[in-house]
Amino acid sequence: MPGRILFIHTHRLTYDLLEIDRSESLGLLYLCGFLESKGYDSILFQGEPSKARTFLDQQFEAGRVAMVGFYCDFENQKEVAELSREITTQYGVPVIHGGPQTIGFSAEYLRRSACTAAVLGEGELPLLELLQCFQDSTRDWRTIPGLIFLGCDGTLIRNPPGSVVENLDELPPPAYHRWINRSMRRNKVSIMTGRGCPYSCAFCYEGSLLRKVRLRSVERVLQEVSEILKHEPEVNYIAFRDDTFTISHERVRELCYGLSEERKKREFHWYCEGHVKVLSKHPDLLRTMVDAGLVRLQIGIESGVQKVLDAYGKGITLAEIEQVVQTAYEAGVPQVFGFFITGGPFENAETQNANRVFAEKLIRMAPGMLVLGPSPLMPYPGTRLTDCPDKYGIAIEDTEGLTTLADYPVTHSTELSREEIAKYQQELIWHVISVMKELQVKGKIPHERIVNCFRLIPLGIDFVWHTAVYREAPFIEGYYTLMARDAVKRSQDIPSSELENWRPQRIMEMWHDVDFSLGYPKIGKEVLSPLEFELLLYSTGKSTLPQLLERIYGRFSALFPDRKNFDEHALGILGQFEKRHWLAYAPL
Ligand code: B12
Ligand code: SF4
Repeated sequence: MPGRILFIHTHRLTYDLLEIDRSESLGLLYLCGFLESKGYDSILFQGEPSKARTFLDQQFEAGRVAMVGFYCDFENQKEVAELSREITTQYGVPVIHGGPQTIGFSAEYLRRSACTAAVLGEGELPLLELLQCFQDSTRDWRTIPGLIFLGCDGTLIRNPPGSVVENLDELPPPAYHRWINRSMRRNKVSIMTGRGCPYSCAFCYEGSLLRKVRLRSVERVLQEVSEILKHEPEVNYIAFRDDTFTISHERVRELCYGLSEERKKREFHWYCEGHVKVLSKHPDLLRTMVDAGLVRLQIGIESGVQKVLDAYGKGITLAEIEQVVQTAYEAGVPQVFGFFITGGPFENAETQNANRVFAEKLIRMAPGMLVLGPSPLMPYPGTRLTDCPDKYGIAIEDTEGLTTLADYPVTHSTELSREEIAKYQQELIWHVISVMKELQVKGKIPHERIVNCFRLIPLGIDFVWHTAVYREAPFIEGYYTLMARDAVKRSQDIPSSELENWRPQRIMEMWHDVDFSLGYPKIGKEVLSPLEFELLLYSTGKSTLPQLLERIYGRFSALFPDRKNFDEHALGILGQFEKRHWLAYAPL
């Protein structure tokens, strides 16, 4: 092929402005890998539109560009159309669009973007044929299955569906080396272990495709994991991105066995999506997954109303959701993220209230583990909800998503306006967070769970229990950071015969956390007695417990009948300090 293929995944401006590290564009990396195996040179650029434009200009200036390929989703459709028009007009090379949004392209969109054609669905085989046609002028690319484009009369031509790679093991792995602006500091890598989904949820692009599920062999997936770990020393977290990850419980067990073996060579953790149906049928599976390094599970909860779940065709019940949350908790899954859709079918004040009640119930079942992510229903093209909104009691107000960053509804229901849906979503979020905070204040979150949460933060696996609950609570951050580093322990975790060798260590800083403005020491609302203050003052990790007690007894002995009585009293105070996360014990 004369020249290079430039793949562009452009995303919203704020990702770059706020330096939010986006995941890799796996689909395009797969295309790069596939094309490389066929002798084509391609590179991928990911970034906000103006950076993408600068990159494209530089590439065109530098040399021969054979084709530009844009990834298009609901989010970036407008920016892609604009960039595409600019590039086509200025440089006149073939510009091809692909990605999940193409299924909804209209003639108007194709005109506006001035693209040559778009590929529907999986890109490998149609794109290869397209490139071959571009090289061979005797072949007409317009006959290639899987394409849509504008006919001579300006009407939309939609060819029959394109071929897909039947045996995914034959595909080369994503070509990360072709991602031109990949951040070098990445500790996380994504893997797809299959394609397609056997379910057909009314809101989901995957569900609308009804394409055959194809799973890669366990052997090939493990080989990919092994290669990544071998060549990328900084990677310690693998994200299994496919929706079908848990589809076959036998396959997950096999994978877990292999992952455990890999973890013996080098420690890493992983995350995956799970389906409530499968997980509820095989409750022991989650334990196996945790033992093999699972630290985060994402599940589609979607709603707390059975009628709404049924309208989605989700194929799960509220009882199954509860069961999975409970099982995950008992199995020790550190984090579960549950997707929740707001503004779904037939939503009204009553369903919103039911959502809140269900959400609260789930959170209380799994303190420190479950996080709920409510986001507004989005009208992805090709989905049943987008095709027939009336059937679901909704109306789409903004089909292009010009008013949303997935942070504001673009639909209304028969009974709720967009503003009301936004209001209910907000209320749901704040309600859930207030329940989470209450659980923390009441000490309902097991200590080990919090320690585990802080252990995952350095891996880049942060979550709402930390950002909205622990970080907001006094003293928790410092206390659990030290706990997670195994720098300190609670007295109850130290054998009593050994406690004398440990040193009480206050976690707070006196100048920062103790209020001296009234002339006596106060922490929050608590005024410290002279004995309490002295105990805290000397808990600097410089004295062992016996040394500390000895020193303080010297000053307060007159107040106690004997040393034993003093020790009991002082240990009681230190115990209270521990409960408040003011103090822990450091080893000698
Ligand atoms: C992993 C994932 C993510 C990751 C990584 C994103 C990425 N694009 O790789 C993260 C978590 C960051 C993410 C975020 C979002 N995601 Co997402 N995500 C997925 C998921 C689960 C897998 C994507 C994937 O790797 N698929 C496998 C590869 C092989 O397929 P592919 O990406 O579609 O690429 C193939 C074809 O589309 C085609 N193709 C793609 N581009 C091009 C370009 C050319 C030129 C050609 C010829 C072909 C072609 O060929 C590729 C290889 O076969 C999909 C669901 C799914 N199962 O696909 C949702 C999905 C893509 N996400 C979706 C959405 C909406 C989002 C968000 C917008 C959500 C939000 N509200 O914030 C964000 C923003 C994405 C962004 N712009 O950065 C929707 C898209 C629907 C739509 N019409 O837009 C999907 C389909 C989920 C769904 N079930 O509805 N997502
Ligand atoms: S929501 Fe999940 S289970 Fe439902 S169709 Fe989409 S990918 Fe499949």
